[in-house]
Amino acid sequence: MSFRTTSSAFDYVEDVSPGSGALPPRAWYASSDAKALPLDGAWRFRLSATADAEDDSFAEEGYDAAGWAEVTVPGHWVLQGDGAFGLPIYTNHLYPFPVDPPHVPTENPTGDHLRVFDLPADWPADGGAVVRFDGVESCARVWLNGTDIGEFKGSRLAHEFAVGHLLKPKGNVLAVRVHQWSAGSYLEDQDQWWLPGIFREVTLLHRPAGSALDFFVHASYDHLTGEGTLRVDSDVDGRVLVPALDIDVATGESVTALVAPWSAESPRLYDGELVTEGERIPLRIGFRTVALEDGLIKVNGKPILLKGVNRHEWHPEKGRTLDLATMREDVLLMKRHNINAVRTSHYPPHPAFLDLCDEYGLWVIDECDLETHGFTEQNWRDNPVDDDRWTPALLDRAARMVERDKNHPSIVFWSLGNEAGTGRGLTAMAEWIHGRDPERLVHYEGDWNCRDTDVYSRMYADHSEVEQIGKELDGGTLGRRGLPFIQCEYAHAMGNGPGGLADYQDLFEKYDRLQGGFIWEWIDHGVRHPELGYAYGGDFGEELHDGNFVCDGLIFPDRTPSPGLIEYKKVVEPVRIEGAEGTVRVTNKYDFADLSGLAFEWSYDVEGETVEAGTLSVPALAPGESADLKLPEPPAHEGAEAQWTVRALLASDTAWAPKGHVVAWGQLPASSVVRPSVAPTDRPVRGEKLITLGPASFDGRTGALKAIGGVTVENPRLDVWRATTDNDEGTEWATGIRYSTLWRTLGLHRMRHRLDSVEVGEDALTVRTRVAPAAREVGLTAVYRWTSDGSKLRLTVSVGPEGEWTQPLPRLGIRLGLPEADQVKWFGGGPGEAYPDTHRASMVGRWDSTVDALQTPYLRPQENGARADVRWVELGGLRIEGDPEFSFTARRWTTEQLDAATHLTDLRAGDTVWVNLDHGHHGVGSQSCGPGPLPQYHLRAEPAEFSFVFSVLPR
Ligand code: IPT
Repeated sequence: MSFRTTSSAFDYVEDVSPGSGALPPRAWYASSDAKALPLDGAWRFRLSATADAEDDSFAEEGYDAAGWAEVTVPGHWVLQGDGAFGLPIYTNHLYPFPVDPPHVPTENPTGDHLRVFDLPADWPADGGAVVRFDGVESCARVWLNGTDIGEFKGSRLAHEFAVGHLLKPKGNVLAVRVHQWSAGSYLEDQDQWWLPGIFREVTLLHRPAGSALDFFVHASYDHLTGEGTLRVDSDVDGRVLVPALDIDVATGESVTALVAPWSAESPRLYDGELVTEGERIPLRIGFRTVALEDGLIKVNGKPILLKGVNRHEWHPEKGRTLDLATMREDVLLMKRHNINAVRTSHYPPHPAFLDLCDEYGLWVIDECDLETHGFTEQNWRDNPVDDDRWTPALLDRAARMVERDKNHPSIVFWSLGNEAGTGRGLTAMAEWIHGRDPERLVHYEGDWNCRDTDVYSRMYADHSEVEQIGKELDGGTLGRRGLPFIQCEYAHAMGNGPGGLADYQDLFEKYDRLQGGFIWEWIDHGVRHPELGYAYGGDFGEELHDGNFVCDGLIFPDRTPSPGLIEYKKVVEPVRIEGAEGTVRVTNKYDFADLSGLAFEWSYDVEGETVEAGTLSVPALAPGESADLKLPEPPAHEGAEAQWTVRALLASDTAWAPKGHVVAWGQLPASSVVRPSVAPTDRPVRGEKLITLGPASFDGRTGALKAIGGVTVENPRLDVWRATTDNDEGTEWATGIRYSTLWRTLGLHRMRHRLDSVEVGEDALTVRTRVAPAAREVGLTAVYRWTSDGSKLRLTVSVGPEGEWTQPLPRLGIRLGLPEADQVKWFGGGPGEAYPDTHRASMVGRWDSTVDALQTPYLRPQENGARADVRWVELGGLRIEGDPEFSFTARRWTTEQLDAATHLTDLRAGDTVWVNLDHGHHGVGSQSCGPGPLPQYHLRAEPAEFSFVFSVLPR
């Protein structure tokens, strides 16, 4: 039964069909000679609250739109107009409207867009023309010069309309009505902001008589003979020219030549041209063969290991409207961080991005614009992918992706979509794709039985399950058992983390069946906001939202790398450098390249400072090969700690980084760590109000440290709390534990300190305390033992758990306050942060920073910025040495303030710099959407003892 009164002129909005009037999909390219007129820039814009609020008279020639607002095309209207055009909405998988397919709410923001244009003077009079829309969210109806030319859905796909017969030299009126919600929205439930608008380019393309329609470049490589075979199928006959290979052949005919193959490591492209009677089209041909062979994904005869990321298109001001420079920045950042693969989660990207992947070399999983995740809330009932009425829309989306993108050598997999459950529609898509392009493989994660796919793909499987799969002990359908495995998403990069990357990589490298994975995800989708810095879900008053779950990238919204990216770069480096006692072992971990593109350097570092350096000659090892190389005789040095650091650098400029760019590194200890020692020769002296010991004075009643020399110190005392990270917070749907809830329930964020005794002894001041939360029997005894040799002050903290501790501690160390601190210098791990399971990129050295620069700006404030394996740190007039090495953080706010903040703009510098000196940290894990820290990274409540030595720096 239906009571809908919407007039039939708007039925297309809720129609499950892909639309009408558009031309068949075809390859996307920029012609060398056919004219094109970009229609980007300012468009007239009128926003209505419902789809049917206005009739179509605005599309008529002569309509006066002078009173309308303006928006920039390409762009999302909710990111323009300072809120006057509505606001973004963020939900992860919940539909922000009732699930009643294919219906959408009556409140359906609808943007009428108008653009008047003249043809350029040199626009040819003959031939036809098409208008191409590269991306419109979510449904559009189009008129040219008053004629209705069609309507379409499929937001991140190209749609073309034939318009030659409608064009006139001057005063063409292009009218586009865009509805935020449509039946298509049910197919676009990706975890991202809902952002309506004409967000990719609109272009008028001249189509000369005899121009190409569609063409398909088939360029394979035979690794046994070294020959490439090229055949370009074209709807319009013509010739194919590849000067470098002396190729001049008719379309449809195969030709073979000796070639250099294309791979992500050596992305050799041959410039060519498709010449039809009416048009010349540049081709960039990469010869490579993708195959599923012996249960492995092979390219050019070799199994590949994917070191990937999931990339959403994101810009903090422009949303999913990305310019070429931003796309290039993404690709360059990926290449510079040893990433070799990208999954275009969860829709085909702007085609220019794929050009860049071809050019710079990245393996691509191109994913269809399809996700119906919200149906999980009703057990997938009514899921469009299992309902034949929707199949034409699904096939249309598959075809629009494959046809548009089929000429990119970088694409090795077509992906049916993301999180759409299972169903016949997916099978239909896979069958169509396999038929149309048997030269690539098909991916889809949502069906663990792998009915339609050429790979067993999962997301967020924990380490032990991945290992089972690697050992082929995971069972599954017969079809699945023969397939290689990838994690299309893993290591959720939300906030501080992801932890456990190196442990995953070890597995990927150990088992052939495991062919790598793709980190979730590339970039935080924070929206630049005048008061909040970056906004996330809920900041625009959404009635339903998923908070900062949209900020889970390896780079911040402004594209600065977060520590997770630095860690990933180290973990997936293509050269392993390891060793001991003056012998370094270098292993080539590329799939194709030898090491001739790299130069190697060593340095001998004493207390983090290089005292000697030189080059290391490393043979051009083939993939998989290792060499053991002798380092020179170490220079003489006394007493101080020393390391070898060996770096692999680019030997010459590449397209993506200059000569000298560090690709990989390793460190070998050359001595043991030197621990500080202080002879307890000084006596504590009890005065009237104070106790003094060496350079320090203490409160006579509480034994609390008050000052060291001239430096006032806010009493150091035991601290176990950290501002919970996104991973500590976990999520309902994550597999891990919610540490935040466990810890807060126990009361670890509100520990109280009971003073038991202050003992002035022969050679030490001893303060005994018990630290415990209200309402609980568990507690920690903390004994502070102070000694001095008259100039240095040593604190030894002994911690003993009491009661039954079942939970790990967030951290274990001391916290103190300094009245002022700005410059920070240390010898230890750096330059960036490190936690027990995000530790590989931490290099032992001499580092400096400022207190402010130590902070990692996670969009939702949380524990961050710890420097690990620190031997000593100098700040605020003090030098602090550790026994053993320690971690430190220093901030202008307290942990409690950090914990309470929701945005960086909540953090205000106070008068004290709060310093945590930590003996241990609980691992970071990835349980914001995945496993928690592995057991070896747990910080158990166990007896512990650690010391710090304080001395006053000369002024
Ligand atoms: C998975 C989604 O595929 C991805 O889009 C994103 O939402 C990610 O999670 C979390 O950030 S789906 C999840 C149920 C594993």
